[in-house]
Amino acid sequence: MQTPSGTFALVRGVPKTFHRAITPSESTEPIDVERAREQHERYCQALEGLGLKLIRIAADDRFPDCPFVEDTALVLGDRVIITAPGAEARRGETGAIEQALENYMTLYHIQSPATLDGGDILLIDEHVYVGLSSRTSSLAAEQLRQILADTRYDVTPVAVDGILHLKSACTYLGDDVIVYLPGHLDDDFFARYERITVPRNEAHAANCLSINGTVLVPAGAPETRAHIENAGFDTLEIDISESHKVGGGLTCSCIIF
Ligand code: CIR
Repeated sequence: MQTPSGTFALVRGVPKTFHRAITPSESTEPIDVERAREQHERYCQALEGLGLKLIRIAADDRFPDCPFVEDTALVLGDRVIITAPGAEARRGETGAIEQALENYMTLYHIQSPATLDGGDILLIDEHVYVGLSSRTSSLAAEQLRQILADTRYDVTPVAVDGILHLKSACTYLGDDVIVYLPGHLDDDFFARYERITVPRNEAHAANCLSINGTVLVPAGAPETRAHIENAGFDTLEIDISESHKVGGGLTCSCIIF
């Protein structure tokens, strides 16, 4: 079975200001910061259990959304592309990530006025799909295409509607299989892949994290988990209820390379 793999996972702690993280308009539930910390620690342990070496960065209380490191940088081959997060309040998160990654890879930057959140990048083998959402602009997709022009990666934009990021609607498991929540992009767009359809009442499970032979599936999605197992993948359930309240999923809290 061909599934995404990695050696390192960069993670960042949960700040004491996490209750002020950007919240989707439909969410009204209070955020329990202590619980978020416990869940984040179990998530980190799960990544270690899958053989990843953790690079831990300290939380920064000035940035309530800082645990969602995925949005700040993309690693593609030997290049790291520091993003320009679409939410103004998150722009300052990139500095610490850049410092942590510059020792490992060559740095590139998405330049303002373009904006890009890593949650809009779906990587399938050498194909980089860029969700054009409220956070990510077509100008950023074009910059990314230029940065990757002399590499094996190709870049394809896809319009995303009514959901935070492309990877809130769709994630890749490996072996040409994706988990897919209908209704947020052209339903024919990923027709070349085998799709596991996520039921609306398990919408949060469209964001799974497949790494080193195991698919992390969020708690509260038994139907999706059963479909993923029936498709031949090993799964591990992880509870990230506090992240879900602020729009975060399983891919958001690490950068794997
Ligand atoms: C935000 O709105 O930016 C954060 N509250 C959630 C970001 C989740 N990140 C991701 O899906 N990659």
